[in-house]
Amino acid sequence: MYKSIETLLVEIPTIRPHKMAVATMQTQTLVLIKITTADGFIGWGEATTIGGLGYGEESPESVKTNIEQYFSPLLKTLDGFNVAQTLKIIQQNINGNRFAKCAIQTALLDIQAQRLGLPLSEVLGGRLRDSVPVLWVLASGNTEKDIAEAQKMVELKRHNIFKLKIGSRPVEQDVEHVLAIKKALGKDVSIRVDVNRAWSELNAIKGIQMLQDGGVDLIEQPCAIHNIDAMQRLTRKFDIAIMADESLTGPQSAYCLAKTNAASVFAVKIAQSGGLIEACDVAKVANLAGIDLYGGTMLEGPVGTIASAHAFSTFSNLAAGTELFGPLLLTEEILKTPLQYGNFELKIPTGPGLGIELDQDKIDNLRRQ
Ligand code: MUC
Ligand code: MG
Repeated sequence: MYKSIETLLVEIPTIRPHKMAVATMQTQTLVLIKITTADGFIGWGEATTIGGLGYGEESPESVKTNIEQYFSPLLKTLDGFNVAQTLKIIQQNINGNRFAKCAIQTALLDIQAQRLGLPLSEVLGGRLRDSVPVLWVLASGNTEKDIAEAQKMVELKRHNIFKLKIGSRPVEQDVEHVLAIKKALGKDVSIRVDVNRAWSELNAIKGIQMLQDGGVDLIEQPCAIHNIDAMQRLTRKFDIAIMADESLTGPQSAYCLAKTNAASVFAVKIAQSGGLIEACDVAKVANLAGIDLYGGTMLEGPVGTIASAHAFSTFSNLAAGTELFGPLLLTEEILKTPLQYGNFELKIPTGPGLGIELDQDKIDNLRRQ
C-alpha cells in the first residue's frame, strides 16, 4: 500500500540568469515527488519544467494539483507493489501529464530498486557505463561573460563541450555571438546551439549555413515543435547534425520523427518521454533507425538528473553525450552528499535505487509553503 504521495515545490535561485528563447530563468522551481509505502520505503521522483508554462505543457502548479487530485487517490486504491501493473493502471486512467507520470514512475522504480538492493539502472535493463559526459550551457546573454565562463569550466575540467542558447536576437547577431565564442575557445572545444524552435525555415537555412561554415557541431530544435517537414528538409540539406528536442515527446513521436528522417540526433528527456521506461523506448527506436542519442535535461535538480543518468547509462549509443548539469546551475544543495562531477563527467551512484540521500531539512526550508 502507498501511504503518502507528496508533491513539493522547491524554489532555488540560479547562479546567474539563464537566458533562452523561451524564458529567462533566475530561479528554478523543482517539483519533487516523495512516495512513502506502508512497509517503510521512500521513493523520490521529479517533474521540474522550465519557465512555468513557457517550455512544456505542464507547470509546477498543474503537476502538484493533478498529483494531489488524480494520481494520489488512484495509487492509494492499489494493493501490492507491482510497478508494471501500477503504471498500466495509471496509463488507463490518466491522459497526458508526461512530467507527472515520469515523476511517479521514477519514485516507484526507486522503491522497487531499493527493495531489490540494486541501482535503478539495473531495473531498467542494466548499465553500460558508470559515468556520462556532461556539457555546459552558456546562456548569460553576453558574449564576453560566456567566453570567460567557458574558459573557467575547461580549466576546472568540468566541461569541454558547450551548448549556446540562441534564437531571441536577429539571426546575424546570434551567429556573430556563437562564432566569437567558437573562435575564442578554439578547435578542440565542441560548440553546439539550441534555437529552442525560434527560427522560421528561411531563417534556419540562413543561420545553419553560417554556423556549419564556422565549425559549429550541432543545431538543436531550429524550428517549431510541429514543423516536422522543415526539420526533415533541414536534416537532408545540411551535413551538420540536426537534433530534435521539443518535437520529441515520447516513443510515438520518436517513431514518427525516425520514419520521416526529421532529425539526425534525438535529445532524450525522461519527463518529455513520459518516464524512464519510455525514454529507454525512445532510445531503442533511435538505435533501430540509426539516429544518434543525446541525454537531455529539463534543468532538473539532483533527483531528475540522477534518474536521467540511470536511464542514459543503459543506452547502447550515447554519441552526443549529455547535458545533465542542472544541479550545477543552482545555488543550493538539497542532497546530503552532492552528485559527483569531475573530469568532464557525472558519476552514476552504485547504491540501491537512485543512490542519493535527500536533505529533508534543507528541502523544508526552501519549499513553497
Ligand atoms: C532545452 O531546450 O534544451 C536544457 C538545457 C538548458 O539550458 O535548457 C534546457 C532546455
Ligand atoms: Mg533544447
